[in-house]
Amino acid sequence: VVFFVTIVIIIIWRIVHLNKEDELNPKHIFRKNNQEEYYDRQGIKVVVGHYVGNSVNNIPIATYDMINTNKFNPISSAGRNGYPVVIEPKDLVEMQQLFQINKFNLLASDRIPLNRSLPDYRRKKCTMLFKDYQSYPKTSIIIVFHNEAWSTLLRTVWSVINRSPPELIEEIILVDDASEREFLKKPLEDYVQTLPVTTRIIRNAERTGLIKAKLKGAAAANGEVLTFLDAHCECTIGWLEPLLYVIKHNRKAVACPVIDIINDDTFAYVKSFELHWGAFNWNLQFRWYTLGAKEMKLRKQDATQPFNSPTMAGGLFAMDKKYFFDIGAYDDNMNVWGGENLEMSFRVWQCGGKIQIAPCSRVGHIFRKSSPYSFPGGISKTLFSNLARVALVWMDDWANFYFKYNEQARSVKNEQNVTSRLELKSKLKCQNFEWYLDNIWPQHFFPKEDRFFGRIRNEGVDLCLLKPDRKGLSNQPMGIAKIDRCLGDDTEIEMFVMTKDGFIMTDDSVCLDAPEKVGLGPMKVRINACSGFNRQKWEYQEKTMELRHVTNHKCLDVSDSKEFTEGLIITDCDGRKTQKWKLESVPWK
Ligand code: LR7
Ligand code: MN
Repeated sequence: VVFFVTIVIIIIWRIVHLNKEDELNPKHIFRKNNQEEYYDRQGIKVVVGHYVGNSVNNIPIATYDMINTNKFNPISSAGRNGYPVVIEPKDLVEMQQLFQINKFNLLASDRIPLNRSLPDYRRKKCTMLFKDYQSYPKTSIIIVFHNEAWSTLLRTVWSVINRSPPELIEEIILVDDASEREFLKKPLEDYVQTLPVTTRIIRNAERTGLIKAKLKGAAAANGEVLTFLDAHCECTIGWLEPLLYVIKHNRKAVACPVIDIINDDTFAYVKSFELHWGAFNWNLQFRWYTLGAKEMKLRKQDATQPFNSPTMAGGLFAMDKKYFFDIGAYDDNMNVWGGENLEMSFRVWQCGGKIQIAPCSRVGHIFRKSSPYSFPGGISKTLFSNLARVALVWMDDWANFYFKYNEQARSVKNEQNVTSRLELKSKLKCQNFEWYLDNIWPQHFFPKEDRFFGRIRNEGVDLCLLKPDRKGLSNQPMGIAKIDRCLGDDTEIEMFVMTKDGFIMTDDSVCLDAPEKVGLGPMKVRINACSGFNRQKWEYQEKTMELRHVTNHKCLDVSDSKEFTEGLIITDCDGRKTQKWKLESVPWK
């Protein structure tokens, strides 16, 4: 009997506490707001409270992390400490249906507490810096959204509230870009009233897209600094201080966090690579590439220091409010989505500011494989018009290079009136694009006067060097170096740049690569991420038409053996015809 009664008591006790925890889950969120503490399924008290005192000792939800490390249960501990959510087989159909709404696993997201705990991926030294944060400028947090899910939007908000020093938050501004979902109307209005931080909602009567929505949020902000976040982020402990630190010391610096990955399927919080910076490819798509040599060296000295980045991703950054407007805010003729991040990056660098990544600041973002919303007017009236404007205003000769290989942008280029932006550029006395490439991104792979650009044709077999089509990590095309039938001047897949330093590179920062030292026999040649190392250096001999590897002195050749039929090799130079290459320049301006 005692045994039986104990079991019943345990069951009842569990049910009671289960319900308490549910109060922080989105489905029941309206019943009780402004929770100070709750109990998890193991009956452990979790304090939600607000950030007080120094950033290390008062992590409000630390209780969770400490207790759950040893006995992690993937189902009942949904998402905690950044762990993945496991969906049971019985829920898979529902999961797939819900996935379509936001193009991420909404079922998983809805199961994670709005104040879930996250790992602290900062370097130890970071936790000892920024002690004087109270002297930093205060910021408005601006979050724009269109039809965002409740749980992701509010988890973004709670992560700001729980993991920022309250002294540094002026307000939170939510800009609703004409969402259609009911729960984002009155219910959201009511909910934000109960938050411990002043939170305002600004509504767009009509969908304008994120660029104009951010402008609206910026204009309404009272903070000295503007901090933008996407509506599906999670800030980790200590994220804000390093950003404001950068701005305190340089009002013309735009500060970005390291962006970690919230997995769109499992909602696991995944640490992202740190040795990358933001740049872009020939199609003006934002990309992460390996850091430049100078930045790499600086990081070796002190990995907590902010470092320069040629561009920013766009969604997550802090900027002095006055500087934001002085330097031209955003191009308000850009629509819906895309391009504004490159526009701002070029503008800031070319007109005297800088873009920096503060490695002590880490914020997670849900990366999706596809976009959940419509693009009113289609992709050419939005993304490609925006990119055409970026090119026309900021890229000088390289605008034509962009239009040459991007038909969609080319077709809308003549519709763009960019007069006012060009006036801004001359008013601010901005540098040109060549200055930007030379000084801010010397490792770039764009054509330039000082280097070869065109096709690399093999004389022996009359085939051309080709960019691999397989995509590696960070979306770079990588693989065995191949040759194929040569095509016309307007296909970019066989266009290569050869720099004075001997790097043979193409779009997306990939380089012709061979072993630095070789043994006997032929060796495979690959196209790999550019590293700046000697193994990617080549020399072109005008007379003999050989492409010689700088350190092993062998010649780029076409293999005739079975094993290498597909790819290129390096062999001893002996003047045979397959070792002769023609560098055929192609006009790009
Ligand atoms: O019409 C719209 N109106 C909106 O308010 C379309 C979107 N939005 C909102 C949306 O709800 C979200 O909060 O705008 C925000 C960004 O939209 P996403 O999440 O669809 O964009 P993204 O994360 O794919 O896009 C990146 O590039 C965009 C180009 O315009 C913006 O600059 C985004 O802010 C940017 N996101 C990031 O930089 C996050 C880190 C990604 C990386 C690397
Ligand atoms: Mn986003």
